[in-house]
Amino acid sequence: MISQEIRKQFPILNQRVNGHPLVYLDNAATVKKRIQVIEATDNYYRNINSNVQRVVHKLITWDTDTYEGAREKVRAFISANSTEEIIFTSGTTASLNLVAQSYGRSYLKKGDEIVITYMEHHSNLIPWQQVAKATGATLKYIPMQQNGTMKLENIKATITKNTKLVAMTQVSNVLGTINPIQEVAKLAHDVGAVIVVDGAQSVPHIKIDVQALDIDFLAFSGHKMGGPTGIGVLYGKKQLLEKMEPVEFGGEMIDVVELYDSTWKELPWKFEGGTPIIAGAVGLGAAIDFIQSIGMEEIEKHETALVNNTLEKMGAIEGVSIYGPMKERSGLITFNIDGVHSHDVATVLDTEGIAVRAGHHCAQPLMNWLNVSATARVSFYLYNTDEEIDIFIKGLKKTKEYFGHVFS
Ligand code: 7TS
Repeated sequence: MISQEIRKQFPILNQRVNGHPLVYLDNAATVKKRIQVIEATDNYYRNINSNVQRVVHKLITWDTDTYEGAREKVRAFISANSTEEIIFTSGTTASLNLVAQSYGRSYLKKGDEIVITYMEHHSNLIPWQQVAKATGATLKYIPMQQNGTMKLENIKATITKNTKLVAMTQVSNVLGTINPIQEVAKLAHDVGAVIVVDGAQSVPHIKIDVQALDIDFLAFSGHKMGGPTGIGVLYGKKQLLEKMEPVEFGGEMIDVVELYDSTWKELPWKFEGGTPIIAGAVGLGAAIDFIQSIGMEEIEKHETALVNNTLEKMGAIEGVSIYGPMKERSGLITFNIDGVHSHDVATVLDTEGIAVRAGHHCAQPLMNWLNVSATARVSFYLYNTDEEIDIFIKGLKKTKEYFGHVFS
C-alpha cells in the first residue's frame, strides 16, 4: 500500500490552491517531483556541472558516470538488451520525430502503408503525416469500437503486406485504453513491418519489458514518470538503430571529421548531437530508483484501485459521460458533464483546489471521432488517495449544481 510517508516526499503536493489543499489530478500531463529527484538535479549543478565525454578530468568522469549511469538505469527499467539501445532525447515528441525522420524517411516509399490509430496523441500522428507526405506512403487507420478499444481481428485486417510501419500508443492519454502491444508487434513482424510504440502514458504506470513485448521502437518522457522536463528516451532495437542515420549533426555525435565528410560515434551517441541535458538524465535516474524501490506492480495496483473507485462514484452521478473502456483501463478518466463545457468544469474544480485537465488533449482526430470538441480528464499517480477522489466527486457534484443541473 502506498503510504502517507511517500506522499510527504513530494513537497509540491503540500500546498493550498484557492484556499483548499491541492488535489492534483493532472498526472497524465506531468507528474510531480519527489524531493530526491530535485536534490539529484540540484547536486549535479552545485557539485558537478561539467560536460560529458569531451575532456578527462575528475568532474568529467563523475559526470559521464552519472549520465551513463542513468542510461543503464533506463535500460534495466524497460529490460532492454543493451545501453546502446537507449537514446536520450528531450521527450516523447522528440523521440517519435527521431524515428520518423531517420527511419521513416529512409525506409518508407510510395505504396507503403503506415498503420495508425484514431487515439494517437498528435506527437505520434503528425510525424507520420509528414513522413507520408515526404515519401508517398499512406496512413491507414485501425477501426475502433464504441468503447474506445480495437478488436484484434480489426487490427489484423488493417495490417497487410504493404504495411511497413505500425505506430501505436500503448495507453491512450484520453481513453485510458491499454492496447495489446505484444499481439500487434507479432502481426507487424509477420508482414515484415516495424512497430513504433508511444509509451508516454504506459512506461510510468505499467511494467514494460521491451524484449518480451518485442517492441522495435519505444518513446517516453522523463517528466511523466517523476523525472525532470526536457529528458526523454527513445528505445530502439540495435539492428534497426545501427542502420539509421542521425538527424542532428555536430558536436558529441561524431567520430572523425574531415573537410568534406565525417563519420559518427557508435550507438547510442551518434543520435545525441550537442551537449545533452545531463541534469535531466541524472534526475530521471533518481526517479527510476524511486519507482524501482516501490515496484511497478505496486504502482499499477494502487492506480487501478483509484481508477475503479472513481469510475464507480462518477458512474452514479447522472449527466456525466465517461469515455473509454469501463474495465482494463489505465489510471485516467476522461468525461463531460452534459451541457457544460469542459473548460468550465476545470475552472469550477480549480476554485476548490482540484487540478484536472480540459481541452482536446492533443488528440483532435479522437475528439472528432468522439464527436465532442473537448473533454475533462482526471489522471492519477502513486501519491493520489481515496480521500482526494471523494473531494473530486464532491467538486463534480458542486460543478453540476453550479451549472443548474438537478441531482439524481
Ligand atoms: N504521447 C502521449 C500518449 C502523450 O500523452 C503525450 C503528452 C505525448 C505523447 C507527448 O509527450 P511530451 O512529453 O513529448 O510532451 N500528453 C499530455 C497530456 O495528455 N496532457 O498534457 C500532455
